[in-house]
Parts: sequence; structure tokens; C-alpha cells
Amino acid sequence: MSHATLRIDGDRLWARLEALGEVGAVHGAAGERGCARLALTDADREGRDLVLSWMHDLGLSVVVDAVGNVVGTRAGTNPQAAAVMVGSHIDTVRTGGRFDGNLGVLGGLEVIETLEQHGVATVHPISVAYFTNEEGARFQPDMLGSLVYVGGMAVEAALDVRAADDGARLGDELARIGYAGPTPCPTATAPHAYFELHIEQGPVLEDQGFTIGAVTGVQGISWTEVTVTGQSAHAGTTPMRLRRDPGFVAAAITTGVRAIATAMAGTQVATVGRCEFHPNLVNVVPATVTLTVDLRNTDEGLLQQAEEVFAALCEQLAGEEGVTIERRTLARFQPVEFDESMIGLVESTARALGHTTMRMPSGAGHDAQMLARVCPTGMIFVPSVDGLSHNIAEYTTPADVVAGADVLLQVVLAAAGAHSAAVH
Ligand code: HGY
Ligand code: MN
Ligand code: MN
Repeated sequence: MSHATLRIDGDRLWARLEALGEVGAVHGAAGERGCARLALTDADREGRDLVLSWMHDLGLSVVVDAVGNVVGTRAGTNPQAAAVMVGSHIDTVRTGGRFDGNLGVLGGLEVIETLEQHGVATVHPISVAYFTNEEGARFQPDMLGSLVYVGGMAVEAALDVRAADDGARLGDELARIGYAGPTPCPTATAPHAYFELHIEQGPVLEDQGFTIGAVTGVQGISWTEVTVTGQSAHAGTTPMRLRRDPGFVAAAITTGVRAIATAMAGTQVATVGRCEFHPNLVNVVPATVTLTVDLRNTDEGLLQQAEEVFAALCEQLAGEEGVTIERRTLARFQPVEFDESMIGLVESTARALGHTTMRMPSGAGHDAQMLARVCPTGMIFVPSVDGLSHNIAEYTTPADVVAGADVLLQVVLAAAGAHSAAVH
């Protein structure tokens, strides 16, 4: 049969999305169904075990590496050829959805099951991977697993990372959940190509009425932890002129980074997502406040400019309020551009399947931005309803899930070289 007419089984893929979505399920008052599977928690282990069982069911040869990345591989007819890899992540933020990351991993399993079902062999092996701690919500930086996988971070440094919330050591948590694997990092062999199917996580495709995003690259990311130290004091007795109030400074930083993004306009975004007061009591001027600042831009020069303005704001506030401000970099990745050949392949494949498509950068970080360091890399976006993600209301329609997975199937076949005889 012509492989151009090969299609995935949408019901089978949707059933897996639903099953994985039940692991760490979070239900909202308005019927939202999300997920809470922070990296290396028990819920993450349960999700990992479930996907691992599906890899084994498909007869894949599975390896687990030293930072818990899991890669399942279907043999190709040329055992010397490097694998075409499909991947993403299955860890989520605390208020995550059922599609972010999951769709890319389960879409990869669906591609392999479709090839098995129809007896289609490929020259290159095909691998499906889930990478550790893509979200960076519990351990920073984000995309930690794929960063180590491509040699961008030493394993030892990764294993010593401490969780922001409870100080747990990444290596200890990895061992605790049974995913401290024997395979060394970085990977000994770079993939022949890497594809990631992912929800857009923003409003563009939906607003503009397109089904498939041919992703051109990923914007730069700058994460900073800011610790403001002032003077704890009585909320009632301390005159305003004598205060050194880190709570006031934290609020000024929050409004200040919003002002930076507004002034720069364009693609600049800025977020204060975490803010912790100590001692966090109604009648105590805080001693310290720890907050995070997330700055992003598609342009490296502009991102550096935003960082410089932010640093100057901190200096100014420290002087005015008489507090100390320490800044610690949690993550810093430059913008990444994907190969034109990969963008074009996604675009032409989507059109050949009859889907509308547009080129667009990714506002979110992805494992693809790490794999792009070592091999030709492409990303396929499908729409997010109401542009929502990192929100339990995250949703993508079954039709768009199928459209994205069918594009994934065809780009993998194009890259892996397809035969008609199955391998057994
Ligand atoms: O933060 C991000 O963009 C990704 O979800 N880790
Ligand atoms: Mn993601
Ligand atoms: Mn995410």
C-alpha cells in the first residue's frame, strides 16, 4: 500500500491520552480534567511506568539513562543507521493538562503501532523518548533531561540539582522512583532526525484558523530566582520611613517586569510565577521574599536588553528601600532556529494531508530545542482551545490530535525511509 495513505488510529491514540491523563488526574469545578505529575514524584513514576509498559507491549528495546530519560526503539532494516527519534515529556506542571508533552510521546507510540499494524518496515530504526523534567517546575533548569542527553549539562550537576519547593536532590528522587538508569549520558549516538508533536499552548493557530503549526524555532528563555532581604519588623509599630520592606520590593519587581515587557512590546514576555514571603504573617513586615522572573524573547539581543533593564531595576530598588537583592540564574537558553529543510517537510506534509498550516515560533520551551543541537529537528504544533496551557482546562480536539499525529507519521516515514516488508 502507498504509505502516503497510511493513517494513525485516532481512537487508540485518544484512549492512551485518556489513560495517561488519569495518572495524577486533577478535576476542576467546571469539569476541567488536568494532570499533576511534577517531575520525579510518585505520580511521575506512575506515568513513566504506564508508558514504559506500552513500549514493552510494542516490543521496543528500551533503555533508561543516568538522568531517567527513557528511549524505546523499533529496529530498522539497517541496524547501522541512526534512529529517527520522536519525543517529548510526560512530567507536568502542578496545574497541568493532558496534552502538554503527553501528545508528543503517545503520538510517537501511535506512529510505531501503525507501522507494526500495517507491516511497514523502515531503513532507520525509530525511537520514542520521554525526557526527564522538561517542565522545570520542580527542578531547574527546564528541559533538564534532554539538555543532559545532548551533552549540554553534566550528569553530576544534574543529579545535584535541588527542588525549589522541598530541597529534594534530583539524583535521590530519581533513585527513589526507580529511574536512575544504567545508560550513560550524553547519548553515544545522535538521532538521524528528531520530531516533536506538541500543542501550541497559545492562541495563534486557533485565532488565525490554522490546523498545523510548522514551528520555525523556540524563543530564548531567562529564568532568575530573586531573593530580597530586608528587616523583619512589627507591622503596627514601625513607621513607614524606617521600613526596609522586601514585600514592597517584590511587588515593585512584579510590576516592573510587566513594564519592561510593555515598553519593549514585540515578542517580549515577562512573568513572576512564584513568590514566597517569610515569615508570611499578617502582622510582620517580611524578613525575606523569594520570587522568580521568567523573561523570554525570540531575539537574543532584545532578551539581553530586557535582562539588563531588569538588573538595573533591582539595583535601583535595593538602594531606595535599603534591602539586598540576590539574583540566581535558574535557566538561560538562547533562541533556537530549526533547519529550513525540517520546517519545509512539516509544512509540505501537512498540506499534502489537506491541512491548513502556518509557520510560527514556539513561545514555550521544548526538548526539541535541545535535540536541535545534535540533529535536524522539526516540531509540529496543533491548536490549543482558547490558547490555554499550564492550566487544567488545557484541551485540543480529537480531530486536531489526529491531524498532528498523521503529519508526525508521514514526516517520520519520510526521514526513516519506508519499505513494505515488516521487520520481525
Ligand atoms: O517553560 C516552558 O516553556 C516549558 O513548559 N518548560
Ligand atoms: Mn511541553
Ligand atoms: Mn509545559
